Amino acid sequence: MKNSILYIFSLIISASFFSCNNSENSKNGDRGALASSAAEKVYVAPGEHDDFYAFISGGYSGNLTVYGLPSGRMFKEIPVFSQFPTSGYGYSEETKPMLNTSHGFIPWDDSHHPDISQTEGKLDGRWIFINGNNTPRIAKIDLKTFETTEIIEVPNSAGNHSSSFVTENTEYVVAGTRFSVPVPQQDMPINEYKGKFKGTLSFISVAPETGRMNIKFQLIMPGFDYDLSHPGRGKSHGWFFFTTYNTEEANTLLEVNASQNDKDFIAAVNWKKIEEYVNNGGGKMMPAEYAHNVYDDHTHTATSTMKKEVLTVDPTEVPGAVFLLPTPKSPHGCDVDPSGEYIIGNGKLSADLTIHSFTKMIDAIENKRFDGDAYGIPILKFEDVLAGTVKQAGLGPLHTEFDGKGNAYTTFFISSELVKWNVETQEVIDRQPNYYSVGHVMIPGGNSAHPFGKYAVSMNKITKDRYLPTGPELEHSAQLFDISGDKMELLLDFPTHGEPHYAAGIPAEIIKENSQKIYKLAENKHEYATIANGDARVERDGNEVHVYMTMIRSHFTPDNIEGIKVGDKVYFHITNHEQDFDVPHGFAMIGANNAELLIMPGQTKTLTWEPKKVGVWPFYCTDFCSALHQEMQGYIRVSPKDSNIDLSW
Ligand code: K7E
Ligand code: RUQ
Ligand code: CUA
Repeated sequence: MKNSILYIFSLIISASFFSCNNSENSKNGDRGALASSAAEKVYVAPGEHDDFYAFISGGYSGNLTVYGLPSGRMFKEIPVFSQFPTSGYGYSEETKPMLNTSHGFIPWDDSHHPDISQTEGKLDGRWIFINGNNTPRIAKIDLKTFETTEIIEVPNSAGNHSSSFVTENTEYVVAGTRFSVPVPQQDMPINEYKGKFKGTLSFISVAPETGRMNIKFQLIMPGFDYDLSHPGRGKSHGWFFFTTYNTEEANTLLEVNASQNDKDFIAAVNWKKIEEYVNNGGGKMMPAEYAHNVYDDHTHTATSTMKKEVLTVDPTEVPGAVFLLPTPKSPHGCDVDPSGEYIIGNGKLSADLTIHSFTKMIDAIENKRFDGDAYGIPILKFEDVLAGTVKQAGLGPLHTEFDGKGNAYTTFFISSELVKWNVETQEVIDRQPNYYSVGHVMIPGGNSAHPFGKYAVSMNKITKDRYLPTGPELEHSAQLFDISGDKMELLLDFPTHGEPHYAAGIPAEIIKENSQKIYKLAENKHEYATIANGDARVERDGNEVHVYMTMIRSHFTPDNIEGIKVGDKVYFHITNHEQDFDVPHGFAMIGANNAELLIMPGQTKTLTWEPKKVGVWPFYCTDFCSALHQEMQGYIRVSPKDSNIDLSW
């Protein structure tokens, strides 16, 4: 115990040493030398397109941002787990149900790991998944429309961190709990954690055509912290790997208490075996409340359903399905190389990287060479599964990606660098400083069987002197490296939004061909759509007033409404009649305490307004849409509650 505490202190001391060191480097400048050749490599001429999309998670923004590589230009922020005034997501009546959970309406989360859908181990560009960490959820974004179209809550989970990674054919998107908790939740003393709290690993099936998510089963695991996960691929397809820490099962002062064991585990899960078990009626239904929210592109409306139970599996009932691989120093990242042979555990309190061999693991399992068990789950012997160690590669390894040419790229948080090493020989080939304290690195396709090893983006936690100061808070900094040669070359710094953790990149052609340009008005199945201009109208139902409004350059129909009263609840159901690419209109109503709406061509959205004051109140279009944009406006007359003025428009 004493040793491990000393070890941690020594790491912390070296951390501060390394960051001063890096500060010096950057001041005395590699900037001048880099500038001209790097500038050419990232330059995308006006009107030209980037080669790659990069989808970078927003961390505590709850969103996903879209960038181009190599330019580092930001194209879009996709709202996922947030209310987003720019488009009205989470404010409009149609999108509010997306943020429904068993805890109620939760318009915030902490989004960490985006992962793009795959077919046969290749990125297919249909969907991108991302986890909500805090109130455990998995979201799916449709890459035709770049809209969040589905969110499923994960019950029996807390700190949904080892998520949301997909299997080789997107059979499953997988979600693992970071915090173990009582399963099912109950009122009990915290210090009875050990042996009683459980971790859950959820396998959420993805329907091949529609992409509809469904929790197929939840594995109920020992009460460790499940940190990150990655799917097997190629020869290891059918398996999933999860790093664990706090195998000590401490419930307090984890900084010290969860760092006592020299080794924690990577849990290897044979999901094919468990799938077969549950398909044959195995597992137990457990009561569990969780929301499933689906957005429909034709009704332009989300619906939220509360589910009542989930299928759980006790791993000890499925022999041969789950094994534990000892892995040193509280591993964080868990990365599988493109061939599926090597499973890399990045011990965040270590200087070394541990590489496990899938072939050796299978051999040890077949020969039943176990070293005891944890709660009935067999533990393999470290030496039996070890393929090798990258020694003294840096300090504080976190995450690894691959270039598809036999090389791995590992980030080191404490020594603040990106290290390139050969997967077969485990030799370090190159290292480049990162400014500063890098978390994840992303290579487009770097988490699939077919990476595109041209660029690597490191996402750094600390910015300091890299940009003009903007008060105490600076946006995080990403750095783009050219990795096509032996040595990595730093090309660009660019700011990111929120706190990026992971990112997913994909060649632009895969996405842009399928990108949807408009919604067809004729296919609009919204309950309150106004398809024919002559159908625009206003209807009263008690104190609710429904306005069926249309918008087209450059007017609203109707644009003068009388007979609204204080105390009414007014629903503006607005249909955008444009059928041209990139001609949204906005709608803002004075005193509406939600947001504006940004309505895409062919789409219907609804804003509510509860007028509190008598008067004549204007509304207007918020998106500059034509030379007559400033004319796109109207008035609502609000009369006293007891007035007998009839509705007119
Ligand atoms: Cu290392 Cu959430 Cu992937 Cu952040 S986690 S860095
Ligand atoms: S108006 S172009 Cu306020 Cu000049 Cu926007
Ligand atoms: Cu419509 Cu501005």
